[in-house]
Amino acid sequence: MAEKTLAIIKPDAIKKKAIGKIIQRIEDEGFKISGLKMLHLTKKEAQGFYIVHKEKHFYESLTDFMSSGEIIIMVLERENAIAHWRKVMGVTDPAMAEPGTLRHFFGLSIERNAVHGSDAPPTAELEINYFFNGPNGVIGS
Ligand code: 3AN
Repeated sequence: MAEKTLAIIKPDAIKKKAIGKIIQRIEDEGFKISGLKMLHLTKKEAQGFYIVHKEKHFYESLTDFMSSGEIIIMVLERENAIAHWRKVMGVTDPAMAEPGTLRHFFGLSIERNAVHGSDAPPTAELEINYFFNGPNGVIGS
């Protein structure tokens, strides 16, 4: 059965003009893109999205970065979507990411790492709702 995950192309990858290559890879990996929008988050919206990291030392800087330019937000569907998308992205730090992964190709640093993906089914649901559905999912809709 198809599973859903939330993917984001971050401001660094957009500045590098990597949107086309990343979306091509998503389609080549067998995902169906069932939602897509470009947004420029406010600082508050970025803080809301990364609320689980609010105690971390990188929270301020990460939310500044994520609100510094446009991002592309997508709902991706396929079997095992969450794990598969994380495999295609590579690990958080691009310097450690395996060759062939998106973060290896496009990531600049552990913070500016080109793409985001949900890490588990409850997070995927929460993140998709944050951007796409219902009374709390009104950002940019
Ligand atoms: P992932 O995106 O691989 O699931 P998380 O959830 O641990 O990684 O971190 C969320 C985001 O926070 C990362 N994508 C990255 O942009 C940023 N981040 C994580 N660890 C650090 C760090 N040590 N320094 C700066 N930014 C970080």
